Amino acid sequence: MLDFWFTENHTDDYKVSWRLNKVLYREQTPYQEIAIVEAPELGRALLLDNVVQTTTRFEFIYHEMIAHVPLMIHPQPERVLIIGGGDGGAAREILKHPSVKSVDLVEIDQRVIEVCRQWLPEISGALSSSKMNLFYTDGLKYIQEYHSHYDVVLVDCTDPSGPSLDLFTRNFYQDVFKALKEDGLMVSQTGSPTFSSHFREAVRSMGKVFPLTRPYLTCEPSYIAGFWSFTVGSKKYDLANIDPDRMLNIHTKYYTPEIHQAAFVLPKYIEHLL
Ligand code: AG3
Repeated sequence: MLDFWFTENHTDDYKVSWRLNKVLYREQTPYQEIAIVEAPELGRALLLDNVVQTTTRFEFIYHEMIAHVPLMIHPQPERVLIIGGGDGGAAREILKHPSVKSVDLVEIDQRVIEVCRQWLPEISGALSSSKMNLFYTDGLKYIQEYHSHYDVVLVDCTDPSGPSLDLFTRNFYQDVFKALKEDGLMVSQTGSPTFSSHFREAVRSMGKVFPLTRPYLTCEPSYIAGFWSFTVGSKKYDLANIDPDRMLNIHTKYYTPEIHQAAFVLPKYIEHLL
């Protein structure tokens, strides 16, 4: 077998390597380096600046958890915004909810969408839905234009560095709060609680803006080993109070109403981080 490895640096002292079969595509855009690779343990993967963003083998875990948790907390989500998420995986899961009338997706780098459409069609297919509206601009600026407009906002961004850094700040969460209707809620991916201090800062910042803020966890083997976190900020709806029957006709491979409840239970050491 070809001895060809890709290494992702998680911290200065922790790296993970994946054997690659091949690099299918590579491009430097004004924002980042985009690569599509194929790896025996991941399937096809999208890398941005050498960080694994999504993989055909495990993407269902992350995308189901970033989408169904907030959409089930809201009793009737109709208008949804995704900031980032150019691969289309979160959009695919959101569109499984029949109440959803439109999904706006704001991606700063148009090439991410085009490359995913070409190389990851099983993830990006939903982007062609007539309910989708795509905007190629900075999510930070986009959100400032809206008042009481969205039921749910999802932040499906890269880890906090470079252009994503500001998507983890109190100012941004305040703008999202304003763009949400009076009973709206948001979710953001908030990284590894074990290997990144951004988790704690993001949860605390969101907690200063939203009356109900809680992190929840999953395990995504393509990312940093161990837990991966998301954080929900809600204006009104209780995070645990969901109607499980709404999932009866929605096909998933990871998410269930039971997983929903369990995901909010934090191990003691993570609770103590907050
Ligand atoms: N969403 C966040 C991926 C974070 C990956 N981080 C890492 N490997 N250290 C990416 C987009 C998925 N739709």
